[in-house]
Amino acid sequence: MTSPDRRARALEVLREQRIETPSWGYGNSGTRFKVFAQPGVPRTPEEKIDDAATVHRFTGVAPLVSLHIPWDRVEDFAALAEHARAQGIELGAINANTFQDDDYRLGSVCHPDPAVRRKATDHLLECVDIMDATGSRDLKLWFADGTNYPGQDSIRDRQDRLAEVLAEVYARLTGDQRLLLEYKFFEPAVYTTDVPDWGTSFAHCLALGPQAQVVLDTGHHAPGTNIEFIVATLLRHGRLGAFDFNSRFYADDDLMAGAADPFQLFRIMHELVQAEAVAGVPATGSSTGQPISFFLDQCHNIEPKVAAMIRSVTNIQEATAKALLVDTDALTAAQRSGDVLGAYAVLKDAYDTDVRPLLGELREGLGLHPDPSAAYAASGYFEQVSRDRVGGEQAGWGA
Ligand code: LRH
Ligand code: MN
Ligand code: MN
Repeated sequence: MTSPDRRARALEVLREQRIETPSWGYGNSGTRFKVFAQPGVPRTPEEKIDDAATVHRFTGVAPLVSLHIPWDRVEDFAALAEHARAQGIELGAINANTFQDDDYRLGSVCHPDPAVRRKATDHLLECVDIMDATGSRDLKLWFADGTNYPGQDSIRDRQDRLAEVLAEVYARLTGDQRLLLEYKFFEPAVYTTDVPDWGTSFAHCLALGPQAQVVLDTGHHAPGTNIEFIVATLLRHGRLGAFDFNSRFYADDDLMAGAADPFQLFRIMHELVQAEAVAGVPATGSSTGQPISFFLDQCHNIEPKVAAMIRSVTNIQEATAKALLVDTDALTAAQRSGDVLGAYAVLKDAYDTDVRPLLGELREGLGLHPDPSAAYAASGYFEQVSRDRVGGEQAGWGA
């Protein structure tokens, strides 16, 4: 492919790429030491949707918002979906929450008491009911289950309990609905975690069937883990269902995607681009495109939230654009001839390209301002919601 062809193909893929923002990223959040309240923070699921719609209005590529239940519980989910549509976006993944109830002290779906497992399972099934009402495709599951002390519970029994619950929930899915199983190697349990890594998630998904897919949260690995290797492996097996994008310096920091290590994000995107898995739009003649959800999963503890979300979206676009500009022919030739430095140079050239003009062109083609962050800052939206959203209780984790 010539360089102008690569550029044209990049624009085509970037136009189709979809990034889904998380409702909880618009609410107040913090550490266990302090939550800092911010002005203009939404008080209701509807107001979170309004913020998500604002991110889409300025970026043009974020037309979906994920919900977390019960944080976003409403009486009428079909009406909430209608509210989203009226703002120009759709409701996306439904995230279950089995980690904020006293009953879950020893776990939820892996708990030794069948009554607690029943309660957790019923919540997961209720989440599928909500998906039916909202038209959401994805049920996203992350379990805080685990143990703190050796001997506390049987590691194998807990895996069996997990498998049994997942099978019941999987059987409840209809149409193209998917069960997405997220892993995390630590927190809150400190001895064993029941879904600690991609291998455990993958094994459960394989046992369930093709609609069960792995979620890779970029903050959920030990420092130094080669995440792009996991991406490549899951892609090979057709089991990479989604990303929770964020970035980290230490642990699950939930910082803006692409902020801490933009080169890692580029390397991840490179694997996706090579597998034609970025936007579900395979190149002509290819059938390898696959529908991977690009979720953001972030908390903006000290920075303004809508602006941070816009920056995260554009960071992901920049990493994607650079990966799309990799000269694949030159890379393959260098790889096959054992030209180590030549191959590295091809990647480095793409990574070092200033893709902001390309993305500006993309946005202008969509009728948008070329610089979403600047346009949002000048729009007065933050000042407006800060004036409007007074009284009531601001949203946050647990609300
Ligand atoms: C767990 C997690 C998971 C939760 C979200 C709030 O650390 O990444 O995706 O649903 O945070
Ligand atoms: Mn996550
Ligand atoms: Mn996390």
